[in-house]
Amino acid sequence: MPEYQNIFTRVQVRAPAYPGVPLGRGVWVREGKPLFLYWAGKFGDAQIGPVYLGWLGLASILCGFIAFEIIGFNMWASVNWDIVQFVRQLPWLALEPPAPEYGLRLPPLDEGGWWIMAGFFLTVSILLWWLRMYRRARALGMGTHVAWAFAAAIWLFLVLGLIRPVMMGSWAEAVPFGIFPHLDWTAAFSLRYGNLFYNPFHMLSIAFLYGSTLLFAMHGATILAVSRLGGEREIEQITDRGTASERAALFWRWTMGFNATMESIHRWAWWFAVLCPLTGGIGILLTGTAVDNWYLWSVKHGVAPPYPTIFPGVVNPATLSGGAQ
Ligand code: 07D
Ligand code: 07D
Repeated sequence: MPEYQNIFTRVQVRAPAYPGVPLGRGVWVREGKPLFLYWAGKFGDAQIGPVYLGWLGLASILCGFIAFEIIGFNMWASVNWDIVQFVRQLPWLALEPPAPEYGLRLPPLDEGGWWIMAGFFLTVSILLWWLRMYRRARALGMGTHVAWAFAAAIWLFLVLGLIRPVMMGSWAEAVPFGIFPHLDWTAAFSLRYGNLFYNPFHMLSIAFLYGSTLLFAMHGATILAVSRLGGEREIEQITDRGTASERAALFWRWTMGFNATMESIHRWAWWFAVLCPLTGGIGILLTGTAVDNWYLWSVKHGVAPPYPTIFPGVVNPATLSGGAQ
C-alpha cells in the first residue's frame, strides 16, 4: 500500500474514457474524442473532454469574446495602434466608463460608449454562463449549489458595475476595464467614501475571505492526512463512517474540542465562500447611497475616535465645505 505522506504524491487511476450519462434528444452532442494527458493527471483527472457546448455555452463565449475584443481594441487604439507599446503597457491600459456629466445617458463611443457596450456583452456573457451551469447541473440530476455560489460572485459584479451606478445616477461610478486601472479605482473608491475599512460589510467580507482560506487549508489538510485510510472517498465516509473519518474527527476534537462532519464541512465551506461577495456587495451598495463617508459614520457610531481627539487642533476636512455625512 503506498504511503500518502506528502502533499505532492499523486496517484493516477486510469479508467476507460467515460463520456457521461446518455444525453436526451437535441441538436447538441458532447464534442471531442476524450484523450488522456499524463500531466493533467498529475494535477487533476487525466481525462480531457468531451465538452458539452450547447446554445448557452456558444452564446456566452461569443458575447465574452465580443467584450474582450472591444476592450482589447480600445486599449490598442489608446497607444495609437502601436503593437509594441500595447504589449509593454498592457497592465496599465484602460477602457474607462463615461465621465460624470453624462449621468446615465449614452455618450459617444469614444467617450464611454465603448465601455457601456463592453459592459453589456460581458454581463450577458456571465449571465448566460450562469444559466449554462444551472442547466447542466439539472441535466445531471445534481443540486444547483455551484450555480448559486457563482450567483453570489455575480451579485458583487453587478453591484459594482450596474446596480450601484444606476442608483447613483451615473455610469462614472462604475469600474474601468483594465488590470491596474481597476486597482486604482478600488483605492480611489475607498478614499472617496472615507476609508472602506470602516464599512462593517467590508469587515464581514474580509472575515469570510480569510475564513474561506482557513477552512480550505484545514479541510484539504485533514483529508490528505487521512487519505492513506481512504479519507478522500468522502461520500462513502458520510454514509459509512470509516476509520479515516473517525480519526479526522478525533484529531479536531482532541485539538479544539469540536469537529465538523464529513458532510457539514462542505456546508461551512459553501457558506463562507458565498458570504464573502454577498456581504461585500451589500457594503458596496450602501456606499454613496446610504453612507457617504464611512470614517465619519464610524465616529458617529462610536467605532472610531474623531480626529481632534487624536490630533488636537486638527479639523477633519471632510466636515468642512458641506461634506456629506
Ligand atoms: C484564481 C480564478 C481565475 C480567474 C482569473 C482572473 C480577467 C481579466 C481582462 C485585461 C481569483 C481572469 C482575469 C478575465 C482580464 C482585462 C480587461 C480567481 C481565480 C485568473 N477583478 N482585484 C485581480 C477581476 C474587482 C482587486 C486579478 C475581475 C473589484 C485587487 C485579475 C473582476 C475589486 C486585486 C482580476 C474584478 C477588485 C485584484 C487576479 C470582475 C474589489 C489584485 C484575480 C469582473 C473586489 C489582483 C492586478 C484572481 C491583481 C486582482 C480580475 C473586480 C480588486 C486581473 C474579472 C472591482 C485588490 N483582479 N477586483 O486571481 O493582481 O481572482 O491585480 O468583477 O491584487 Mg480584481
Ligand atoms: C470581484 C466577484 C465578481 C467576479 C465575477 C467573475 C470573468 C471571467 C475568466 C477564468 C472577488 C467574472 C469572471 C470575467 C474570468 C477566466 C478566463 C469577487 C468578485 C462575477 N480589502 N475593497 C473587498 C480586503 C482595502 C475595496 C472584498 C483586504 C482598502 C473595494 C474583500 C484588505 C481599499 C472593494 C476585500 C482590503 C479597499 C473591496 C472582495 C486589506 C483599497 C469591493 C471580495 C488587508 C485601498 C469589494 C465591500 C471578493 C467589496 C472589496 C478584502 C483593503 C477597497 C473581502 C483583505 C481599504 C472598493 N475587499 N479594500 O470576493 O465587496 O472579491 O467591498 O487591506 O468592491 Mg477591500
